[in-house]
Amino acid sequence: MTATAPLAERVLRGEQGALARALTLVERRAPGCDEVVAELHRAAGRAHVIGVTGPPGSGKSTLVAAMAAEYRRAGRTVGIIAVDPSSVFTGGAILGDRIRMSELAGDRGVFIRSFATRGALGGLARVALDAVTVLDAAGRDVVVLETVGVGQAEVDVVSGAQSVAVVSVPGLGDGVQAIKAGLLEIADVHVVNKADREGAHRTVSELREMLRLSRRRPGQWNVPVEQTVAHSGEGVPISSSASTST
Ligand SMILES: Nc1nc2c(ncn2[C@@H]2O[C@H](COP(=O)(O)OP(=O)(O)OP(=O)(O)O)[C@@H](O)[C@H]2O)c(=O)[nH]1
Ligand SMILES: [Mg+2]
Repeated sequence: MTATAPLAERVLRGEQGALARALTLVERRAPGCDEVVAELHRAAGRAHVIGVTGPPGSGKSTLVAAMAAEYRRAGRTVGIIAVDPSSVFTGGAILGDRIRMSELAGDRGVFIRSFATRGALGGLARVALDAVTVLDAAGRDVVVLETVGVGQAEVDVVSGAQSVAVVSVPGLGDGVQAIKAGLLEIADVHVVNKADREGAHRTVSELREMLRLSRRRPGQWNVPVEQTVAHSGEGVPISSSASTST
């Protein structure tokens, strides 16, 4: 069909250009956005949505890139939404660059979009969740949502995901205090990344202890604590660190 077909229709057919346009529409909350999202919403609901959050610089983007590579190996298509992409402060690299430098370069099975915070986190949750709907409707098997876990708004963004991985690192301040209480509660899996660094075992035991003391949601599974070295992919295979709670 032609490029004049309605945008939602073209997204549903999996056209990459339409997907990019729809995400821009969502980001700018441009006129027509709500209609397109509503139409796509009806077709959405098949993707597995995974939230990845944690302190700045903990290796979330590196981990997400490694997860994407794992899903691609398993033949699944991936959509990635990174909220508040890396800043100069954390030394983190932009997720898109990471993917472009990896084995996923040029792979149309991975679609990435980063959204900047621009100080408007309330609106950002809406943008992020609508973006998940767009990628889901476009037929992505897995949609990963990366946010920096520093405040309630970010927690809200990922808590809409079906599975939430909370990333921490060894030696972050005093024990695992950098993991906010709210993050402890929404985690379906805890990932201690940078496990190549000293103190990983200690962080794992501290997290386990905190989880033991915290009140579990009814029916919630025993939240696992995994160790990963994101840049080498160690510990990342889907059977462990990205297992689902459904
Ligand atoms: N030693 C070690 N370094 C890692 C590991 N994973 C990531 N890094 C490094 O940690 C730095 C931050 O990684 P990012 O993936 O950008 O972290 P991030 O959490 O996405 O950062 P922000 O989005 O800025 O919060 C980079 O220099 C990575 O190369 C790991 O497992 N071990
Ligand atoms: Mg990042």
